[in-house]
Amino acid sequence: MKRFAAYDPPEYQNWQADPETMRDFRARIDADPARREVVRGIGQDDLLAMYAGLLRNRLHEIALKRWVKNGVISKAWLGVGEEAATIGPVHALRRSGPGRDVVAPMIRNCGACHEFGMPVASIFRTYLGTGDAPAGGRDLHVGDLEYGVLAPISHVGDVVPVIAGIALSFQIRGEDRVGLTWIGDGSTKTAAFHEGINLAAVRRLPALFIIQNNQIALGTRLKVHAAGSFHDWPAMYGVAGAVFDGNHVLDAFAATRLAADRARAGEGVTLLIAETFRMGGHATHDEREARSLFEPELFRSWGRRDPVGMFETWLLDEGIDRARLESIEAGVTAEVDAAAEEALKSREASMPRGDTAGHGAYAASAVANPAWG
Ligand SMILES: Cc1ncc(C[n+]2csc(CCOP(=O)(O)OP(=O)(O)O)c2C)c(N)n1
Ligand SMILES: [Mg+2]
Repeated sequence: MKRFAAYDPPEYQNWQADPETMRDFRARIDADPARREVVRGIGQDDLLAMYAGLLRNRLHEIALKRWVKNGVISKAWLGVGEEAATIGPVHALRRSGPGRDVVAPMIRNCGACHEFGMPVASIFRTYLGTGDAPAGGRDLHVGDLEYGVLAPISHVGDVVPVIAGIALSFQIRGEDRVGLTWIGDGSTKTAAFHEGINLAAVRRLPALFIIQNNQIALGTRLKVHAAGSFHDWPAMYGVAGAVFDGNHVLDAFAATRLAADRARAGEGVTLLIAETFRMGGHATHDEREARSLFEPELFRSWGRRDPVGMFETWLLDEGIDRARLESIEAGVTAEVDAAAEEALKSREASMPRGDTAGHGAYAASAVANPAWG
């Protein structure tokens, strides 16, 4: 894929596949027989859709970075380097139709929005606060329940009991659906996470939780906020567990598909642990500081593991035509560019009126002005 000197992390700018890293990538597929079967069963169209999804994730975030640089928005929360931990799992779910699953992405998982069918323009409109954004310009967290995507709740961890509740409703109605959310390594320290996963565990709800261990929470490194290993947590909660490589879209897909199959079969929760690394800042404002928190060698070693570059190399090794991948990339690039243009037009034409600020808000607005209802 095309690299961007102004926006990519330094390790990605002249990215070349590293033979040893690619050997590990292949070995990972073969390491677990059940996952290998799942990966072998993915058709070519689905593989290429996942490639497009990774690109859409990377490129819509680069577009947001460009807006930050040009002063269109003040900051953006990105998932660079962690895209496979989003795109693999969502492609393993049912993403359309009335029986679609429900996902609750956190800030690093915005790729779930477009892969569940939300137009990329909706993501941009949300950032611009336009009246035609899904939240009507009232919240910059991206999601749209019309598409089965619950927007992030600002209080990290709180979405875990919400997904447990959604899964409970699927169970009560006898629906064959699952709910999935991601929890950052830092956010696992909240009471809400504990309460939510415990309820889901004990009721054997069709809920999947992915601890996205990117080794850091804001500016606090994992070793400062966590003792022990997340790998022990599934047993602690009495649920099934699996660890996957968060930079390996196929491993992420396979682990999630197996977990979703178990949930649909009534076997309850799986707690998945994605091992990955945050290549950027918490958001665009602290990228330089974020680089100072770890040794440069750590960035170099994770930099060799670019989830998009590794998957692209694997597809080429599997015999997919380079021209085919380039045409997918051209298509996604055009889609993202057009979406950005469209959203900028909304900023001209569809900003929310000030007197609607209280609409959709609860008690506080009704008390402040009963006329708002
Ligand atoms: C309950 C709560 N505490 C603190 C914050 C402020 N905050 C926002 S993101 C974040 C760090 C989250 O780290 P992690 O869960 O590892 O997710 P990551 O950002 O690494 O994806 C913090 C402390 C918050 N939003 N909610
Ligand atoms: Mg984290």
